[in-house]
Amino acid sequence: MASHHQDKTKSSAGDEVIPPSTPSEMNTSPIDLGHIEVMQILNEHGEVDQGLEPSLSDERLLEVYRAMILARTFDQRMLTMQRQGRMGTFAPNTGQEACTVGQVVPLTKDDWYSPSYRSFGAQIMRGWPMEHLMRLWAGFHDGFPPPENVNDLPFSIVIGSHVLPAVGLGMGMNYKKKNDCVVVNFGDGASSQGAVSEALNFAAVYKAPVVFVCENNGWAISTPTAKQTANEVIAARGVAYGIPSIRVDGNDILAMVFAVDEAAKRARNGDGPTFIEAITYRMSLHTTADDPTVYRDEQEVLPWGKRCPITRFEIYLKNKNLLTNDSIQEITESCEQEVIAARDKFYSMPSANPGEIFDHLYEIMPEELSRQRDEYRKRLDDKGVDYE
Ligand SMILES: Cc1ncc(C[n+]2csc(CCOP(=O)(O)OP(=O)(O)O)c2C)c(N)n1
Ligand SMILES: [Mg+2]
Repeated sequence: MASHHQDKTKSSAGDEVIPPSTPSEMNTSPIDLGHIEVMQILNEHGEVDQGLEPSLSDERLLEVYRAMILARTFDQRMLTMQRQGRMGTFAPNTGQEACTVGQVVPLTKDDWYSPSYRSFGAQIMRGWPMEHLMRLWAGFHDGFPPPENVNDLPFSIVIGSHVLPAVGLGMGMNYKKKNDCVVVNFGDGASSQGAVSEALNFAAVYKAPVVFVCENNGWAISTPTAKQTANEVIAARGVAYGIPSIRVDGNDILAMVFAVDEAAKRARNGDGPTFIEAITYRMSLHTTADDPTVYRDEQEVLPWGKRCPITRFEIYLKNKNLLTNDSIQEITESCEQEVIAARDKFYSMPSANPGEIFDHLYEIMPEELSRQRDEYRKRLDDKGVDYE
């Protein structure tokens, strides 16, 4: 970057340039950061802005609908399994299905996706078998690597840490002259992490083909967005780094698909990153280890029930004569069966080998660790636990 550095006290003609001295003079941005409009195409009543309707075939619309139902069904089943003691900690997604599924609908197999832990609806659509995700959430390490031929990164529990690698991936695409893009998803809470700001800056400066989707669901565990940031317009972050940025109704699947599609096309065209703030709401628990009734008024949740992304899309599809009450029933039942089949497959898979706990870190195990392993194995022997 050093070669681009200019002496700001001199103009190109060599005359002295006086730098602005007051904040109002320095603020040359024509954009009012407080008023980035929220794009909506399909409203709560099923009314549609036809000028912006994404051009999806009837078949694709139904695939998207089914992906949303599958996400909700998987979510509910995982919650049940966790409450039965048969699943590890899990982060529900109820109410965020349009946002989650919509961000991958425009992607091709060659594009890349970097999810967060709440993105399983998108991961399923990208080709992750559900039993694979169950292994992941149950804590088996073989659940973490993405399946072969699925261009996804594994998600990171370290908030925001997966955003920089996603930008690196995009920069790699530029380097290799590929016309693909990366979608990376993170939360309102993650937007406060320094790594996310670094990622935005790198992407903007290097025109990385990245679509940032900030899923603003109102909460970061018990921290509401108003306490998270003094500028609740999170899309302003993108503007600050010189990235075209928009706010989208994240409960409107058509708006999500439209926005991500436009952003993906820009990215693949060499026009660099886009920042999408998707406004939605975390209707359920942060994770199964959480109890939101201790920190939020349940009254706040009620209006979001009326903004349910699935109900809204159903009205739209019924109006297009693509869906009836009977076909909704059929789709719901087939999703239930698919999730149950995945669950049964998951239950039939081998459980963990406790002997493995010391593997995978070192090629040559340090002496101290090897001593601990021997001690641990002795304890397993004493308890009569099998291991390899
Ligand atoms: C670096 C780091 N700090 C704190 C945590 C604990 N933590 C887990 S989830 C979470 C909230 C994240 O909120 P947000 O980014 O809004 O995503 P959401 O859970 O709402 O989808 C926090 C603080 C963590 N995992 N990593
Ligand atoms: Mg959040």
